[in-house]
Amino acid sequence: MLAGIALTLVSIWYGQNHGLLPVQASDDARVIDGLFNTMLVVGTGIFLLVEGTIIISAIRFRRRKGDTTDGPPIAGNITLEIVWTAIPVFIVLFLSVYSFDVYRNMGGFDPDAIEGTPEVQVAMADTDMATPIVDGQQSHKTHSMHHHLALGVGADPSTEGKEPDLSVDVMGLQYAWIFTYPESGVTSGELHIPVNSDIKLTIKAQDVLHAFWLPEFRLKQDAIPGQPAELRFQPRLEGEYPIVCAELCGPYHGAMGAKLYVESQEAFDQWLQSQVVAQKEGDQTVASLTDRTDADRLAPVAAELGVTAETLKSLQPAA
Ligand SMILES: [Cu+2]
Repeated sequence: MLAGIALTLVSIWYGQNHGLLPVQASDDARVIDGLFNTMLVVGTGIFLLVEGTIIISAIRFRRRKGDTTDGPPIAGNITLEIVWTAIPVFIVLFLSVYSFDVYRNMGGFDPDAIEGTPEVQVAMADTDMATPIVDGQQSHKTHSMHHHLALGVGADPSTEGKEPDLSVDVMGLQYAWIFTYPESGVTSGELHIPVNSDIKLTIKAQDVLHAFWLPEFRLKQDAIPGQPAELRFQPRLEGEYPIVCAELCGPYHGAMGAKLYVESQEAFDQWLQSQVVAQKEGDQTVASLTDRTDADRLAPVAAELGVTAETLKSLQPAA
């Protein structure tokens, strides 16, 4: 009884104090971490219970000196089996309901997409059975499929039906992220957004699969050629954050990073204005990102290793 209480307290404490995750820079980060911490509490409890039982059994029931007898013939225990099946079933059901709720709160479920799903199944079933389909019906189904199935994290219940404060187009390419602000026509290699605003990113890929990952925001979305995806979120903490490509996309995948700046509305407006001016004067920021040579990409790594970029390039297998 006492051991059970101690085990529960230790698990709950560790679930809140593991220090494994970076800062929470968005509302989504808070709800995701709630789920992660809950799973860690459950996992820690099971780990301590199982490992503790093994260690106690190994010491308490070890073979004593001179004991050559057989162990007791134990043949199953129905009660035990029911209990250790029922408990995991309960845990898994609880976690699945909890995680669906988190996903819904983040805006992971597009109500239109759910509505559209049965139609997709109907269309697929029809194709399977090779039944002739009336032209009008077929085109309607194809259209609704195309229209409803959205990828990524969209509006959450609090932003449903509202226009975002700021929309930015994100393009992934080998090996850079390019950000375009459609309203002002600004294109940049950095993503700047104002704090406490409702942001919508439209994520695309130009060449191969990439993945747009914001660790501090607990958001990650594949960038898929020909299939735009969406990430909608509210940044809550000003600061400078890494943007990481989380999909192996080629030899310089590791160098494919960018910076996300969450700043005050005033600082953001100022930055955007300076970009508008720079772009008019023919700034080459984006061209310098897309036109980089292999030696350019290797330069930071080469500097770290204390060799020249050319030396490092000569070690690369020929493409
Ligand atoms: Cu990439």
